[in-house]
Amino acid sequence: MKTFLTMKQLGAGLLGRGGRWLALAACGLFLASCGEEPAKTPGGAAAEAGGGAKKKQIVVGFSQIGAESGWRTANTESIQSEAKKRGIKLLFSDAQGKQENQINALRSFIAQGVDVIAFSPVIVSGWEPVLQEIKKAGIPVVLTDRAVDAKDDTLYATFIGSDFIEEGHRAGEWLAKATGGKAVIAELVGTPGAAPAIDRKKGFEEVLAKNPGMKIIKSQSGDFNRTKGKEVMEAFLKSPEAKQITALYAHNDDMALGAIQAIEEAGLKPGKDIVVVSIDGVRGAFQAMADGKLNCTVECNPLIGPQLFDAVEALLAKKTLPKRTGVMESVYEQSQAKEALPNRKY
Ligand code: GYE
Repeated sequence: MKTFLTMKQLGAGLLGRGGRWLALAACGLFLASCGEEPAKTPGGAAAEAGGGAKKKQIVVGFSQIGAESGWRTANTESIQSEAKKRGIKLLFSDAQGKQENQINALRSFIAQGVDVIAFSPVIVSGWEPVLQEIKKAGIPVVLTDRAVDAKDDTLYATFIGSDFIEEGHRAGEWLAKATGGKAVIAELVGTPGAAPAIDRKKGFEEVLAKNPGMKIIKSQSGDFNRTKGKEVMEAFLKSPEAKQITALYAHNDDMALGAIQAIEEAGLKPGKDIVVVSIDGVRGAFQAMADGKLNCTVECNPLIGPQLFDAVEALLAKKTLPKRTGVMESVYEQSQAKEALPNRKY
């Protein structure tokens, strides 16, 4: 069974959602093309000094969540390498999974007078005060990967990232098709309060609502990392309901890969005794599919460095950006894994 979405299917899906995603995709193309234009004269702090002097280097402060997953490592690499390629000075700060560290980093970027601040917010809430401070300092903000729940959308210029609800739909729809709509599911949830954890659950549950033969009987956070994914799956498999579990839905591949180990250690066959579907599409997931241990991964593209710096350059050229820019993604299953593996970029 092939579930790779063709451009036509994707287009139909995009239009099906009121054209919103089509618009996002178009914006993405617009942004992508910015990078190919001849060098612009940035405004604000990065403005060219008078008398034709050399252009001031653009300085961007970026607060990353941490290094919890293969996805995150690829995302960091994409951002760092793209900054280097464009000669942009990147002040990179790793928050080690803590919002408090991110807020401190954002304040230090204000103090250093960077041209643009970008960050991937670990959770959705609690950002208004620091975003107000950044706004007061007149520094544009680009959100990457994860959204915030701030009501005032003038607190950031644009958000570049995936549609996590749609990813949850895709995982649920794949599972419904693969199991004929019958599944007793254990769910490994991402970091509590994080946009992808909230939305991937929501999207998946919307599909379950239409499939009465599918239900979640276990649901717990594995914090988007492999170690916790394994630990939580071990606990699921020791619970009184363990024998009922026929499927695992993990909000990311790393937790699924940890859980696959736990399933094997419990003497069961992942991919057969328990059908496993997860999200991200990291290389390890493709390997696990090629080995028959993972059944499906819903792609979530971390390589957003070029889009981020297109946005930075556009903002410094005083352009107005769309509030949201999406990323093109697909769904892959075992039959496609061997062929796709050598071409995976993360
Ligand atoms: O799926 C997960 C990472 O925010 C989309 O964060 C990202 C998620 C990704 O830890 O692997």
